[in-house]
Amino acid sequence: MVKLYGHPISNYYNIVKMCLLEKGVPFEEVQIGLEKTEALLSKSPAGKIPFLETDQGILTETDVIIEYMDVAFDGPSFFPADPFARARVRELMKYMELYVELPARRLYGAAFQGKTVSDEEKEAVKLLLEKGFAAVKARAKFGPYLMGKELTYADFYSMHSLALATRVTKAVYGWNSLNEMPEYKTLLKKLGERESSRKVADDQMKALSGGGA
Ligand SMILES: N[C@@H](CCC(=O)N[C@@H](CS)C(=O)NCC(=O)O)C(=O)O
Repeated sequence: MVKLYGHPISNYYNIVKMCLLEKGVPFEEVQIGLEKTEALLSKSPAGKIPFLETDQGILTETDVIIEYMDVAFDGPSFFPADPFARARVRELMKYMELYVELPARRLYGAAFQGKTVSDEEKEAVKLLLEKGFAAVKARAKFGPYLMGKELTYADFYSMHSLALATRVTKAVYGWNSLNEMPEYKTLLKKLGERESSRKVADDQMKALSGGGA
């Protein structure tokens, strides 16, 4: 059985966990922290979580793990069969990763831990986030799912990138970045009702309150 290493408070860990649950892949969770120990670096050279231990070795990077587990295991695929439509899903995941989650990450300390951040940094991140949300909006279809009629990995990805970044914009700027994408608010509610979402959210809540996953 594959082992998913990471921590239930990590958004990237939770993306992979949700995808594994949705596909119905049996997996074991192994909780590890972010301290850059030899043990961590020997498994995840960039020192990041999550990573997936398989019979053939360890895979890192959330999108890579998703691509792998989608084809390596039985169960439904949440990538469209059509190559162009599939690439569009990957494109949106990339937008959410690079242009929304990564800039928002610079403000997690300010948004969630009361850390101070300079006005320059806030302004710089805001410009990036405005562009990032606009790029997502330009591609999203909301039909009702992000990429159309079919539920895709982009939807699972969005819950722990787009939605999380919106918590940041609300906390730091008092800006609800979803106001420009009201359809996503409806979609987010729908996604949050899925069994996989509830399991991930429950485990995250337990971890945040010190109870472990
Ligand atoms: N590009 C990585 C990002 C993963 C990532 O940033 N994980 C965070 C936890 S949510 C982490 O490991 N942070 C530790 C660090 O950056 O040193 C992925 O797609 O999996």
